[in-house]
Amino acid sequence: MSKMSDINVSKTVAIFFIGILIGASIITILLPILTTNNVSNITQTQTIITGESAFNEYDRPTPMPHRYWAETDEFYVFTSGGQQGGIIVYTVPSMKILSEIPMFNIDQKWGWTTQDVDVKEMLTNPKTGEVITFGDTHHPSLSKTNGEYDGRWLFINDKLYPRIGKIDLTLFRTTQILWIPNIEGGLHGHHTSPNGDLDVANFELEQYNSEIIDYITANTEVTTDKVDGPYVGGFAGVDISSDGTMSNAWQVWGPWHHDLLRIGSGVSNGWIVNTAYNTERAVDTVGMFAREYDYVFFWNIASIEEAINQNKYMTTTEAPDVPVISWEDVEVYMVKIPLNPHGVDISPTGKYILNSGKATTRVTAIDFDKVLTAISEKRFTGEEFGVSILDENYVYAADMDLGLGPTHIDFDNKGFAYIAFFVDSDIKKIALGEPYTDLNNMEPWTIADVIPVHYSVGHLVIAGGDTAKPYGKYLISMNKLTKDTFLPHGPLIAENHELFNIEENPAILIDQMPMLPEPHYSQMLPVDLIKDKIKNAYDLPEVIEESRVEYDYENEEVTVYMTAVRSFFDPNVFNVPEGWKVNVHLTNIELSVDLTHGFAIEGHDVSIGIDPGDVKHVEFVVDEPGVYWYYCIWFCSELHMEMRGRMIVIPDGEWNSSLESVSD
Ligand code: CUK
Ligand code: CUA
Ligand code: CA
Repeated sequence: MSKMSDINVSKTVAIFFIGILIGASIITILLPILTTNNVSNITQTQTIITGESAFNEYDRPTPMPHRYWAETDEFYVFTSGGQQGGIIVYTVPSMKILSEIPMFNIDQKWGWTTQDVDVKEMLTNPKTGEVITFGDTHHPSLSKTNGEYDGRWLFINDKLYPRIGKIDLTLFRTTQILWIPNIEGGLHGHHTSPNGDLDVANFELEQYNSEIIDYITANTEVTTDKVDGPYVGGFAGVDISSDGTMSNAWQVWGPWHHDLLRIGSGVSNGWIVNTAYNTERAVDTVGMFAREYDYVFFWNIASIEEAINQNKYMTTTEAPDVPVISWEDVEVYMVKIPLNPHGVDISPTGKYILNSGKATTRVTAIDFDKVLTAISEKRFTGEEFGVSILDENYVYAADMDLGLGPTHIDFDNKGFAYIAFFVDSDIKKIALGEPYTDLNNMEPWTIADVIPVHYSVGHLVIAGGDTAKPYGKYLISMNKLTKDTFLPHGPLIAENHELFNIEENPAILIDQMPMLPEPHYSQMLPVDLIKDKIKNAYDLPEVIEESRVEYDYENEEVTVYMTAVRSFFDPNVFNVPEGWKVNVHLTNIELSVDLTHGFAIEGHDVSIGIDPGDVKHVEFVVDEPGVYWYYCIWFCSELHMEMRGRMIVIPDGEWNSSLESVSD
């Protein structure tokens, strides 16, 4: 050990001099930048450009002032990566990609791999023990306080496996993955509550959990059959604690599968709204279109809590702490809507619930005030499986025939809904009714603008569109099947995110951006809400493990406590007996922004980035004797190439304890 401290002294001296060198060069680079007033630079350039040509304010100035986009971008966009499995972050109006945040997928450059034991644990299905390193993210939902974004977390569903991931917006990193018990397949419709304490997600697929089926179908007319169907469905409630920790709260199961979901706010506060396109309970595509209509459902959240308080629930062997509640024991109503609905979205005051019948030309608007009246006056037209059907002629505020393939809907700050049409390849801007008529000054439910897009639009997003106070201004159309929009690049073409200025009417197309496959919904967050809270580094642990190597002969494991700092690993050499397991506890002790290092070791399937202040715990087994170099994967300084070290695997029979300490 005394040897080790000698080494540390000489290393400290070396680091000190290198630090001075690097510091000096950074100051040399930064000085001209720091002494220039960038803001006035930008304004000047903009004025000149605007004055001399017809360029509008969205065009980039030439010459481009350094930091132009850092000074001018207004929103972060968090877009679901779809089958990419994580989140992609870009900014508006520049439409420039900033980051990817891996979540259900692994990505070594961002330090998110299954060699990291913490990541591996998050990606392990608690039911099967399988490690699942891919997913299908669809519906991001930013945390809210009083119905508005609070800039703390972003939650998103996996459509492939039953889990919800959370991103901490001070780090832009995934910090929790919650697995939902009792179900097969993933989650689809997903939303967080206006006060940020509840997150709800629909089960993506019909279910056959015999324990639960026995409970929820006892004494009812609901039939099921494991081979021929039909099956059952439901949705899961997740508690979000004040520090953002998610935990399984309850599940509601019933006869139907549900597609999309919103949690009400304002007028509809306290209600979960979700749709079902397969009210036929069919098991084949054609069967799912058998009816002329399907349903939108209204679930009273207080009644779910009440059922739990009255012990009207069961639990399963798999999840003994998660109440499973039968749809019969909660307050739920439904309304007929055009067949095979997709989008269900709620206007900012919570009053209008817009439903799009994707296989029709119709979009209906339901007035939630009337839903409440219809419930209290029992304006029912019938029931199915004991659920009362509210009179659609009473609760509809509008039934609009607007175009082919209506998908998703969003809302601005001026009393308009924007409805995406997949087949028509356009977005229709529709005036909402009271209380928005003062804002939009239009005959309710008429078309204000038709915005062509390129081409087939699924989701669209307006800044703050699912909050009580949308920011408006920008709309992004997230287009699929983009065909000739960009240069050819093989049979699969990039998605197209189109940015529109919706303060103008007709809306103005500002930019088109090729986007990697395949986003569904996105959300936009004002830069000012989080910019100053974003950390430069992880919080280093209070005690940083002293660099050392420990040998556990009983378990045949070696544990290496290693630090990374420009441009050294400490230790930079260690010996391991053949066949042993190696645990590397690696701490990046730098606290400067952007000084991410990495640890890649040849031949052992290990390559992982490590951010400033972070601690990674990497595990692997050494099978072959030899000399293995490890190196830093991020270019971190002029000495980056030299930032490497050796793991020496000593053949069986040649090991003796004097090999424990090695000189470097
Ligand atoms: S679903 Cu993808 S376009 Cu999952 Cu929101 Cu409609
Ligand atoms: Cu550390 Cu390159
Ligand atoms: Ca149907």
